[in-house]
Parts: sequence; structure tokens; C-alpha cells
Amino acid sequence: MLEIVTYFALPTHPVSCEKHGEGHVNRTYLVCLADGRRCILQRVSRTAFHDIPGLMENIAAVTKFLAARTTDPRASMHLIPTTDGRDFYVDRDGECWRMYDFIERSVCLQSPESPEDFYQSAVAFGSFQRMLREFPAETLHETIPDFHNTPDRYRKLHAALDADALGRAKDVRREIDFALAREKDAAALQTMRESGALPLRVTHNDTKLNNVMLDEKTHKALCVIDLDTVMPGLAAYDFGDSIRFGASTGAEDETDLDKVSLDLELYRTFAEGFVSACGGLTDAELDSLPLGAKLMTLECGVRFLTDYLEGDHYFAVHRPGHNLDRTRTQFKLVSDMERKWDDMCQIVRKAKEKTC
Ligand code: GN1
Ligand code: MG
Repeated sequence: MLEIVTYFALPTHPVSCEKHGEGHVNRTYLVCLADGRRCILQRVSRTAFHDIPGLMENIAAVTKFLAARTTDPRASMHLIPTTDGRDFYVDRDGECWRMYDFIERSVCLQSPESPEDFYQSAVAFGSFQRMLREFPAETLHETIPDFHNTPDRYRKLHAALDADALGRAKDVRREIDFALAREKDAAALQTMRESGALPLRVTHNDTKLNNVMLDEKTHKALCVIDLDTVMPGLAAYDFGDSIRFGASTGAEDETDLDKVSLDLELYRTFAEGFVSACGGLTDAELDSLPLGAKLMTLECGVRFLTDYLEGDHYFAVHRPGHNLDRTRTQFKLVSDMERKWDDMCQIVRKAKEKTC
């Protein structure tokens, strides 16, 4: 790995390179240089991303755009160019590598240590969306077509079921039935997107709490990371994916489902931060936020289940049945949201009144 680093324009040589972070898709390393400087090295997944030059063009443009709007170097990511001035390096095997400055004195959380941490992530993702309102959205490449097109995710589940490549379907009938019972309602956001009832924004699309860096002392939000899926999308996607991950009382791969539920207080905290930081959301968008939470959770469960049926090619797994455990937490959360639906809608309405 250290050899890869030498293809990047760095002032000194690297002294160490260790695996870093909890991402399920790319491979991430923390690199220390001889002068004490630290950087992030990433191998971008070719399973997930089929147009890496386009993806890197998006990231270069978005990070430049954001960096030009702040004086704090820790408020946006900075790509380190290769020695020949490119944004990424392609090795002999065709793998694509990129480097960023490490955001010093920061932390990245897997679950909020306090409601304030979650509020800070809401402000970070809401501000990200607001700042990118001026960004020329038509110049962005669609890095994963149909990323949050839930009906399309169902089509892929059906294909995996039909193929049943590993014969796993018979063991997960309950999970399959849970998903299929909700299929007809799963198109609601996509339908509103296609009809124009919901406006397209530049969205992050992968708004897990661990995609925000907080200051290590104050826990104030510094910077949104993992920009691979920045694309035109709906506000409900970013709201929903944050709730799915951060407002759950259990980890995404918790095996004791009694520990998994929607924390309505965290949900309220996030709604208040997000609605006020985005600013200017239309009434239809505000009404779509609870649906975003439910559908992003259902969709993610469908994706984990599909990957399980296909043999775990997409998401990194660390134990047998890992994708199935993840599927189960997502579906448990969906059931809990169905129970708490009226409260979820009311909380968003109140958050809106608070910001008016
Ligand atoms: C992946 O790369 P990471 O771990 O931040 C995935 C998200 C899923 C998430 C589930 C490009 O995010 O869509 O919601 O795992 N990213 C991609 O934890 O597929
Ligand atoms: Mg990530």
C-alpha cells in the first residue's frame, strides 16, 4: 500500500498505512507521513461504482465548490493530486486510488453519544444541501444510477430471488415476505420525484452519522465526508438515511432485535436540525420526510437482503449471515416506524412550525 502513496504529490514519504474506518463499500487507510502529516488513502469500489472518472469529477467539483465558501480548512474535504496532476491513481490491476487530507482533531461516531451529536449531524447534512443549492446540478454524473429508486431496488430483489444462486431463499422466507408485503407502497417517493411533486436537490444520499466529522473536543460538526453518491436527489433521502442509521437504538448489525427501535427523541432532534439547516423546503418536501425515513430503511433492508441472496458481493461482511443480520435490523426498524407513524408525522410538522 505504501507504494501506492508514492504516486501522490506529497512533501515527504509515508511511514505507515493502516486500515481505517467502518465503510461497507470502499477500502480506507490512514497514512502517516514522515513530517507528521496524516492523509486518507482510499481504494474506490469497482463493484459499486462503474464510472469512477465521473465520480471523481463530481468530488473534485463539489469539494472545490464547498472549500471556496469557507475559510476553515476542516470544513471541507481536500483531494491530494497525483504526481501527474490527476485526482486519482489507477494501478496495474485497474484499481482506483485517491487521497485526501486527514481532518485533524476530529471524531467520527457510529452512534450519537448525546442528542447534541445527532443534532450536529443534522445541521451538517442540512447545510450541505443548502450550500449546494447554487451548485450546477446538471454537471453531476449519476455515480450509481437509480441509487434511491426503491422500486428498482425491488426489481433487483426479485431478480435475486428468481436466481437464488446459493439456495438461501428458503431460509429467509420471513424477511422476503416482510419486504414483499410492503412493495406496493415502496414507490411513493419515486412517483413524486417523477411527477415533479418533489423538487430535485443536490443531495448526499448516504447520510449515515459516520459520514460526518465532529470536532474531537466540542463535538461541533466540521465536515461531511463520503461524497461518492452526491447526485441530484430528494431531501427525503438524506433525512431518511440519517434517521435509519442514527435514530435507531441499536447498531445496524445488532443481532438482538429487542435492542432495535426508533428513538423518537433522536428523531425529533434530527428533524429540528435538518429542517432549519436546509431552509426553504417546500410543504410537499416537509411532508415527505417521515416517508423518507421509512422508505430509506425499507430500501436498505431490501439491499442487504438482495446482497445476502446473491452471495454478499456488494457490502463488506465480517461474519457469516452479516447481511442477514443487517436486513433484520432494518425491517425491525420499519415495523417500529409503522407503529410510531403518527408521532413521526407530527414531529416533522412541529419542527416546521418552529422554524417558521
Ligand atoms: C454503504 O460506504 P458506506 O458504508 O458509507 C452504502 C450505503 C448504505 C450503507 C449501509 C455507495 O455506505 O448506500 O446505506 O452502506 N454506500 C453505497 O450501511 O452503496
Ligand atoms: Mg461512509
